Amino acid sequence: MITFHNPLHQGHAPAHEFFRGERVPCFEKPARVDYVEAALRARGHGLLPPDTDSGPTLSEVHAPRYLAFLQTAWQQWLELDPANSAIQPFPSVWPVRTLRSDLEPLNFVARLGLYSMDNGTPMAPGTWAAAKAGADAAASAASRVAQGARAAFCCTRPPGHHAGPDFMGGYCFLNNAAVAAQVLRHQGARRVAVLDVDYHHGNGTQSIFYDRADVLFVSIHGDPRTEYPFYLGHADETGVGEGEGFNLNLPLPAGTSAAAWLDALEFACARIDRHGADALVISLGLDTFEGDPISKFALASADFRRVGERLAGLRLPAVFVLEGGYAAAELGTNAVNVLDGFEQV
Ligand code: Q9C
Ligand code: ZN
Repeated sequence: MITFHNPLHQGHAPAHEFFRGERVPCFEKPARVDYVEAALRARGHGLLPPDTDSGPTLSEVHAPRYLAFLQTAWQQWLELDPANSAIQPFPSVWPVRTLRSDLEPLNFVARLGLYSMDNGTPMAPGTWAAAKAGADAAASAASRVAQGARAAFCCTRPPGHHAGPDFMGGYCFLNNAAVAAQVLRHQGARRVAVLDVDYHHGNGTQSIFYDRADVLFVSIHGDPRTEYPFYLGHADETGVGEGEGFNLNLPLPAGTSAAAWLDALEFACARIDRHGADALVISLGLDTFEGDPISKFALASADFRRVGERLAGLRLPAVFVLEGGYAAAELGTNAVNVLDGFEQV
């Protein structure tokens, strides 16, 4: 499969995140994508550098002031104190209900909170460059598909589906899947479907397209009553305005088996069929794997081949975008199983 990689992903390598109140090593680490690249090469898939600037598209899916903040966030952090180079910035205060989010505070940590949904999305010196190159890889993959390729894979980290119009969260900064969908729309697809199969609900992607009928968003994920991101991803979220009926959430309880998950995929595919899409974007999270350290579904490595086969059955040009998946050593096998299953049909 045509694959675009992210040559700058290693520059995003924060050391710690918070887990149950303790500082722990980041689950979302460079080794994840190193394993996927190795598995791609081992099975004969080539890797291409990004060839498309996502800049204009990023300005359509994210707010200008958020992009401006993110682009220079590390520099701003160092300007506070050069010694900050050895410390990760974390937000500690957020403009929740009744507080103002229209004003940008002058205080850096207050701005960081304004543009964050959680304290679980640490930054490093190379975060902007890595996130931007990943968005470029997503735009590159979508362009190839718009130009007639059957499918393309954006092999990147940091992931993107939790990043909303003007906030980071859940290890995500720029919404790569939304960039891919938007590039497809601009290059000839009249209707696009985004299918998010990550364990966690793709709140950012849902929010970006919630009022639109041209981009259908369908997500299969851990029930947000118990699973991150908690505050979005419920079954009663069906879209708003022109977008009413173009958002489908399929939450499943923690512990869901592969068979029940594949039933949900069948339901999702029926809705995508009905949309009459010209192209499909798959937010390919592999944290539905039984061995994932932070998730609670039970797909085995062999099941991922079946996922790819079923997606191929939709008979749509497809852009695969890597999202989560934290069993790093198995991530390459699981991701490439989906791609090989897709190509085999
Ligand atoms: N500190 C994606 O899969 N934090 N994001 C979990 C561990 C949120 C996952 C708790 C998980 C976000 C792209
Ligand atoms: Zn996830």
